[in-house]
Amino acid sequence: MTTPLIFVLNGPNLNLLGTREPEVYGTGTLDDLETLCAETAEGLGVAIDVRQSNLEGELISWVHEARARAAGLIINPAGYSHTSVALMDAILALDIPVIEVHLSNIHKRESFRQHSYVSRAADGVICGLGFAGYRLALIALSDILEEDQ
Ligand code: CA2
Repeated sequence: MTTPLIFVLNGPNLNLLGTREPEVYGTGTLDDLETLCAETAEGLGVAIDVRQSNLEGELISWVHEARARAAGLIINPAGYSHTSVALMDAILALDIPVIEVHLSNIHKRESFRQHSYVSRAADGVICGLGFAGYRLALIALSDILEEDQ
């Protein structure tokens, strides 16, 4: 049996984690987040590929790549959540489970953050739990993949 691969994609400005707005996004860096995901994945027996891009087209190309290579997708589309029909369309074309994650509770924030196009394409959405949201998304995907076997 092969180890399932989960893509963990992060959108624009998440490379700045830990440098500004700690009251909203915490003090951990993107490297810290990647370490947490790697430790969680190891415990669950899944493989991960964690990436970050500031470019909409690059994120869409990675979603296309996930179609062929990944068993599941976790995505924090960041600002593109609220603007990108193209990213939503790319995710709608997937036939693997998808979980959208936001560090902050977008429903407690400005009205423009309270709608996510990506949520229309995601199987589940986790927000407001900080880095733990990624850990919980990995656990949920691992459960879903086990159930599908
Ligand atoms: O809460 C989330 O995870 C968001 O996806 C983060 C996005 C924001 O546009 C979404 O509405 C909610 C912003 C990511 C920017 O992250 C920064 C972190 C530190 C310093 C500056 C930006």
